[in-house]
Amino acid sequence: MSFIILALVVLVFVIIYQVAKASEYASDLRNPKEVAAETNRTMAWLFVAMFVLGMWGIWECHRMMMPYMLPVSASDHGVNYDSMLEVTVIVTGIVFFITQALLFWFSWRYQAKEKTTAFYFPHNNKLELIWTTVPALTMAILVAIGLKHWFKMTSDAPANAQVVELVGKQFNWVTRYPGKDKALGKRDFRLISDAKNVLGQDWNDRANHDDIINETGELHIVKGKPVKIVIGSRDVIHSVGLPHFRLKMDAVPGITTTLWFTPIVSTKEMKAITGNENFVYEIACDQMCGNGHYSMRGTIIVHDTQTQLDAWLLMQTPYYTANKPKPEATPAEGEAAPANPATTTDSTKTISMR
Ligand SMILES: [Cu+2]
Repeated sequence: MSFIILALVVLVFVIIYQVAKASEYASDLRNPKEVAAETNRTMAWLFVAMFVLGMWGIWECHRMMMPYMLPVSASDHGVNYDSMLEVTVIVTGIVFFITQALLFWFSWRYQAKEKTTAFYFPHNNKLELIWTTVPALTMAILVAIGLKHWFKMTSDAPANAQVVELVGKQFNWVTRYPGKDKALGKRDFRLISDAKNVLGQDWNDRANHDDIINETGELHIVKGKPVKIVIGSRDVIHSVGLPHFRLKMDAVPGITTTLWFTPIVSTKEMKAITGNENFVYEIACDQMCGNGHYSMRGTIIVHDTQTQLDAWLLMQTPYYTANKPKPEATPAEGEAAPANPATTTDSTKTISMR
């Protein structure tokens, strides 16, 4: 099938080439002035056709893309972001249409004709002033609106914000919630152990003892309540990408970055909006971070009420409870003292070496 299509395309090109060559030979026999005038007319009308087809193509492309667009923004910042995008697309769209229409209309209207001569028009200060200041002012207004929203997005989170930590590692996200003390305990990368201490929590800091960790990267938040995400990375640079909330922030090893927003659409509501019973908010990794990058997906659950979130938190066991270091074993009476771990390791080594 693809061979036939390819052969057809080649054939069409050959035909066009042959027709062009034949008409070239034919024009040699005619009056050159007449030929030039006819070519000019054809070209002028082709410009009109090009404009109409081009505009239709642009319209169709956008129409076909619509079903793949993201649903309404699920965060307050995202609403501002979407409105800016809309205004920018409308303003630039109008300018694009007008300038393109003029460009193609000029080509058609002022096509070369025997009796018309070119008008010498080298310079016009008024015109230059207009086409410099109008776009400059428009851009300045768009930038000013952008800065206003940017300052809000990057400002400090409100004091009543829920605080959650989100840490990236090759290749998944880990979330951490403070317990009753409302504080996240200290972390130290030297204490990290995949089996027993996934985030390297310092057990000497008692604030760590009630922290809840979710190793599958579930981020539970509440509709209408600001959330501050404290972002970190265990290995390489990742990036927290929240497409439904229109937000993104890098996760850099050794540096703490933050992000805050207020979710305005709960998971349940978004299921109704999208008509998709299986809808889940996604945490994507927006930074190519290694061969498992594609699979680095966390989820956000936006609860309708604080009670629902509290109920979920109550069901979780603090990480420390399950992974706390075993107290020093004291040998019970009558039992042999456990072998010194160092000696055991050494003897194993010696055996394997033999
Ligand atoms: Cu990543």
